[in-house]
Amino acid sequence: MTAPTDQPTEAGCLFCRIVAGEVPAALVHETPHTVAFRDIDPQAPSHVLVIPRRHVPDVGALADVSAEELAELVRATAEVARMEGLDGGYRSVYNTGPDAQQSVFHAHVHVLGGRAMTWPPG
Ligand code: DGP
Repeated sequence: MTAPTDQPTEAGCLFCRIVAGEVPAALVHETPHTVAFRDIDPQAPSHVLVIPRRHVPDVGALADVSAEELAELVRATAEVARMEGLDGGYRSVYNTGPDAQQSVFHAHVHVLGGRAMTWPPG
């Protein structure tokens, strides 16, 4: 898997390295601007991360640079949920910043499903 040459990357970014194929991941879905792969530490029977190929630190930054790519990310999220058979529903989570326990500063959507969720989240 190779990122289009016009996609900004950041040296040392784990998710940029997954997009570039330098770090292995269990790929689930790809579009011109997004890649989806299974989370290494799943928190539900189905737990997929959907990320933009472009390096931005969070989804707010993605919206600032490209609403089109943000929309593609959301569409890819819905497509992943469909492919995973999450007909009963799923949760999309954008952890943003340290208080939300964001640990990888390359924008990503957690798509979680396959079990009943609780609210409020912890
Ligand atoms: P967050 O805490 O929202 O920044 O989520 C980052 C997620 O990334 C976390 O659920 C674990 C996952 N993760 C971290 N390193 C790797 C990796 O090398 N491969 C995969 N597939 N997932 C990873």
